[in-house]
Amino acid sequence: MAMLSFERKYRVRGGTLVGGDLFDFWVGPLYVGFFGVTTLFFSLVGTGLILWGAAKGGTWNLWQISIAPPDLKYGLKMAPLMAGGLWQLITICAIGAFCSWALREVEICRKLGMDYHVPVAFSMAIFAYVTLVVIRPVLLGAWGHGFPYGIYSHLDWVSNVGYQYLHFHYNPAHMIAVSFFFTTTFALALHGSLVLSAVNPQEGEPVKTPEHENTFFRDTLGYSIGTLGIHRLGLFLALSAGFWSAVCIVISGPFWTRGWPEWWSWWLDLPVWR
Ligand code: UQ1
Repeated sequence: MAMLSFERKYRVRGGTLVGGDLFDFWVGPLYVGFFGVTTLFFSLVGTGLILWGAAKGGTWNLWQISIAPPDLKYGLKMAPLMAGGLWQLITICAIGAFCSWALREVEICRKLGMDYHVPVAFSMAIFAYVTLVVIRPVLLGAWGHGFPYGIYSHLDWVSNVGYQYLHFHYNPAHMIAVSFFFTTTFALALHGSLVLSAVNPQEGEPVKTPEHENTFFRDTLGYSIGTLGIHRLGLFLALSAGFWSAVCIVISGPFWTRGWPEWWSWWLDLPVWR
């Protein structure tokens, strides 16, 4: 395998943040490192706690299994295990596993002499999750504001919290987030289709170059952002989608408690209409 021989060439010692040489080895194709060990630890403990919670939850219907956060009355204290304490421990394990994974990515970047775009991108996803289960609950004063860990139950939570603000589509940060999500899929569709069209020529024809790709968009739109540029744009669009998602939920409650349609009163109250 060509890729494996490449990997062997770049299986270099060092670049670790923690643990020095102690965990600086591979298992099969996978780099371990200190953070590989902590990822495995938090994942196994967290999964074990989820299975324990599921076993105590009264159903093995995959759609209905749910592990709820504590009641609001517990505030920001630890709750009894079977009354939200499991949710709290699972949340700690999840954040531990996600952050370990990001730091393992950082170590691999350092080994390969690459920049940190991948762990930075992944960190935006972690930030969005932490906003939901830590930052917003802390701002509201109770872990009970976190979302339940279940397939249907978390969808119900999203629906209920949405209706609590009457019509979430009037949340301006939600509007920005949705626009970034749509623009991300649009950009990836343009990029994916453009690249495939260039590298899948008719039988007997040579594979086309980035010059062809540039020319296609210059002919179509009068502008090509370029092969590096489209990936910068894609990263910006995707990170922005995650960022504004976090903003739209963290402002709901801590900074705006009424229905989101009402927020737009400032527009109706502009002096120009009066
Ligand atoms: C583009 O200009 C470009 O550069 C050649 C790509 O790289 C392969 C692309 O994938 C896309 C989609 C574009 C067009 C994008 C804009 C913003 C004009």
